[in-house]
Amino acid sequence: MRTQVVIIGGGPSGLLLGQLLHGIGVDAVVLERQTRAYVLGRIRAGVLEQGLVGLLEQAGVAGRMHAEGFVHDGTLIAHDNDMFRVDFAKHTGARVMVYGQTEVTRDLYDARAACGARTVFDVEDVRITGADSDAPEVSYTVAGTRHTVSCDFVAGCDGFHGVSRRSIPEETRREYEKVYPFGWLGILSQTPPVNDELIYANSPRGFALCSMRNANLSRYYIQCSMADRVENWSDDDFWTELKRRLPDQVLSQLHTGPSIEKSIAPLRSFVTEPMRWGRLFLCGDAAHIVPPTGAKGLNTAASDVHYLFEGLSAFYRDNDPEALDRYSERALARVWKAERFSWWFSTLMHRFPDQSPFDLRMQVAELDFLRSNDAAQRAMAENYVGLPY
Ligand code: RFL
Ligand code: PHB
Repeated sequence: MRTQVVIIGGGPSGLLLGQLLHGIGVDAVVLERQTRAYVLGRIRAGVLEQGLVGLLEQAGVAGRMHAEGFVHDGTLIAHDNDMFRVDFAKHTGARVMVYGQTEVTRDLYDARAACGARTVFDVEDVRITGADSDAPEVSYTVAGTRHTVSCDFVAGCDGFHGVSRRSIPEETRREYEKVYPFGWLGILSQTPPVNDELIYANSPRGFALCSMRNANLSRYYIQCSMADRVENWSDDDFWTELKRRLPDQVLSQLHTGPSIEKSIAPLRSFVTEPMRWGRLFLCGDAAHIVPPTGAKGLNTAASDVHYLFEGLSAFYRDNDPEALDRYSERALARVWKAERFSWWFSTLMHRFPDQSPFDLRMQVAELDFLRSNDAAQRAMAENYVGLPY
């Protein structure tokens, strides 16, 4: 089999790239390790930057998002028993879209099926060969049969645990990592959201986040120990702990109910450099991870897709490799800023096990500064709505 671009990974990065390429007549095959149902069962991101909204429009998959998503002009930051608002629209003129990653992925799979583009599910043992030559190949096994696809380029969109990053020789890769000493316990519940905007809370008992998917579907997170197990948290335990971490003024609006999903996610900052090796290009979680506090993971994956799509378009349209040659440098410049923002916001909002009284005072001073300083709010708003591509 032959195609122009093999996309490894059918998550949001791979599917978005595939749809954009389809729009300019470039043939691509998506190889996904899981089933479609499994990918659509994962509950992840909820906040989309305008850049990602624009890419979904460009890919022709924005209809349902515009009909069902919620535009948010700002967010609330709670500290102890108090709360203040950062107004994105006032400070930047931009807004964010609240629409679940699960729905984005569903829209992309539907569009892919509708245009007849090829997706292979349940692939095992994916191997990339010849990425440092002009004739790369990707081989994989499905239902016991081995297949090989030759191509011009390979897009490694297979997430943090994929094969693409590990296919780059160790001596050419540099990796930067910070693991945080806690996780997030998240639940999804069919209850109306506690508030019409997100609430990020720093409380003496640890971080909490109130988010949502729609008018009757809420997503809540609390900081937990990495030693915690989901099975040890009943729904009642979760709600009790969440209430202890939110300011009194919102408690009367908190609707509790049975959870329909419950999971624990670790918090990690990670970047690999470079994001390209020969004809293999890494996109999204395959190349970098952020702690979810800044809502930057999916959005940074989208900016990678933007730069890679620009490079591939110029290559196929004008036979010009310059933008592909600059892919890693351009993508990483934005990745590191998203890393910085996510690290800063995570450090500001969580309780760390080894936090000294001095560290705590620094957090209070920084929160006070953010509450009262327009420039600080503007800097936060610019990062939250997304830095320009
Ligand atoms: P994904 O989504 O991990 O998709 C990779 C796909 O590749 C497949 N795969 C393979 N396929 C073939 N062969 C192999 N060897 C393969 N190995 C893996 C996998 O099955 C999968 O389908 O990566 P992608 O596409 O780069 O997308 C990245 C985003 O999923 C991720 O950054 C975000 O979900 C992070 N994130 C958030 N990002 C935001 O921008 N805003 C948010 O509000 C936000 N909230 C979150 C989050 C992530 C969370 N978790 C669970 C880590 C909240 C949480 C709780
Ligand atoms: C979510 O809704 O899942 C969500 C929202 C904002 C974040 C992280 C996760 O910062």
